[in-house]
Amino acid sequence: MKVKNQIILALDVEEKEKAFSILEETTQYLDTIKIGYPITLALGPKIITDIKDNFDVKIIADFKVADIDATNEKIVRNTLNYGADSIIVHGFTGEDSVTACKEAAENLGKEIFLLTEMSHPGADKFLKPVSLDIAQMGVELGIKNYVAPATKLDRLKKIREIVGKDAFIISPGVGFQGGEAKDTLNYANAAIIGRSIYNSESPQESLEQIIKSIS
Ligand code: NUP
Repeated sequence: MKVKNQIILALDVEEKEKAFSILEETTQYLDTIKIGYPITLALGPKIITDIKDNFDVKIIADFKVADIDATNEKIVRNTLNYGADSIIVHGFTGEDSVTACKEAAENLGKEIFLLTEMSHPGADKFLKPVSLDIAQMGVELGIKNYVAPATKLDRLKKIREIVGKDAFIISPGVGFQGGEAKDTLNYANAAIIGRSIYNSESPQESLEQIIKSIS
């Protein structure tokens, strides 16, 4: 996988007009965006198809899939059939749930990202004690793509050590949550950035500044 300028825009806006105007301003610098529940629930899942029809971007669907295997298979297949290129799934549900996601994606020639540790402070209580085991499980299942936090560089570093140099790590938490793009990219392949770009008065200028700060 490759991400242009090592930045993934988290497009957590709820209006189509705003989403499209941000994409118009930023897609000269970006080829990968992440959409999640906010835009999908506000506008319906056809927004995925709509974005793909109008912009030359890869879409990562951040649905943090976390159900039993049979249900996970349905969630992943339907999401990817709307046109998403990959989907983020939780690892704490265990091997059978994650394998169902991986196989559903592979059947469509697409990929999953395994979420290991999360970026927010609350994740320290329940997820941190198991997140390295989740990363290890991902390696054993042959998963190539991971999500790990930009706000906890010591953890991001450990997760990189576990998944190896050839794995692809994308990392949320840069900007609003306190992480720094440049530091994050010492361990991650791409930084996921939302509010610092889409809430800015000029999403394009904010993105340009971030790109300058990492080059
Ligand atoms: O651990 C995670 N932290 C996180 O912020 C896993 C995520 N998927 N995210 C998502 O990344 C979050 O839901 C949002 O879409 C994005 C970060 O956005 P922002 O903090 O840059 O606005």
